[in-house]
Amino acid sequence: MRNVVVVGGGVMGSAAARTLSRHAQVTLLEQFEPGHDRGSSHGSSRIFRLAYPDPFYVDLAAQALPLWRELEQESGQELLDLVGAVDHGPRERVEPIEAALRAAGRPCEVLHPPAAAERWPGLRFDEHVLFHPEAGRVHADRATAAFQQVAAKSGVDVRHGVRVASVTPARHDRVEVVTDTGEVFVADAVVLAVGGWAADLVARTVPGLPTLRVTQEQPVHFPAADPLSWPSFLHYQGATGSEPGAYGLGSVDGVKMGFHGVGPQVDPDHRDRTVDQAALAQVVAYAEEWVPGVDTTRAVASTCLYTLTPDHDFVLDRHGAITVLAGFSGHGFKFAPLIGGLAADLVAGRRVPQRFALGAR
Ligand code: PYC
Repeated sequence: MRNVVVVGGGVMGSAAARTLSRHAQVTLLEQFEPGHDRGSSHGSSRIFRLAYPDPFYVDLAAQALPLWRELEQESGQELLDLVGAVDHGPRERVEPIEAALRAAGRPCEVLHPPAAAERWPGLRFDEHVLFHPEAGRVHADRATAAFQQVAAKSGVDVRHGVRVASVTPARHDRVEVVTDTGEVFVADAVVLAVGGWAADLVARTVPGLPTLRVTQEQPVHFPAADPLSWPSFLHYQGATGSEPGAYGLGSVDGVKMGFHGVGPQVDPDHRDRTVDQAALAQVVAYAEEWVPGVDTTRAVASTCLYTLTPDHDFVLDRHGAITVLAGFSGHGFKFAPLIGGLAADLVAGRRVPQRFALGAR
């Protein structure tokens, strides 16, 4: 049996380890403790949605949906709540999303803003409103733990507190992984899923990585009545682009909200994780205008990392025996079980979408 080292125990590395364990002897190395909050995978919730203006991502999310259900079965945990999502904003931003959903045969419904506000009294709506039911939230912390739990049950050696210093090709097409304490692993294949640390470790290891911008983002939780009944919501602002401006979703910690990908560029090892009060005030002001159903006097902010590629497409590719999963650009979590499968495909030499290739942009 081949042996594979997966570096990075966030959601993507954990998903990869779980899928790879079906055909390989796997070691998963994570530099921090289980459930740590220094990267991009922590927190109670992430948005699940099929609604993208780009049919390619609608198709990927549709593929991920049954894979979340499979993980729920395997782990015995409820991970995905399809409470629906509302996208709203300028007609020219929302109509392409509706068109992509309809072309894929997925259900959706256009509403007038007053009708939407009546249906979801916690929210106010901009010009054009689209609801789609195959959306909601992923229980994020629970999901990463579930991938690791299933992986460990299938024999993956899950090790926390192990930081990788270098990954280099070794003799006989193998790869040498050296930790910062000098421990050496020699593997048939290595998967690098190191989130914000990709801009350093992956860039030093393989050619063709696009420029990655690592930012510190600041989501905010607000108390609200029955937050788990809230749909996810994406507010598109401005006339062009494919990214939402503001987003929100219900979670066990209240209604989470934020602006997408607006934070300052940081070094993941040397960032100040204290809350930026000016950025918090902007989210509170947004909530006061658009989200009347939350208590804006009791906002709780936290920080996390985004790793942004220039076009917000992911990087999924293999260079020799080293597979790279990177650049999830603040919207990748929902695809995690699919990414785990694509990682296993890459390690086995199978093809994955060319759009995600190293050197492609
Ligand atoms: O995961 O789709 C997403 C998302 C959009 C904005 C923030 N997260």
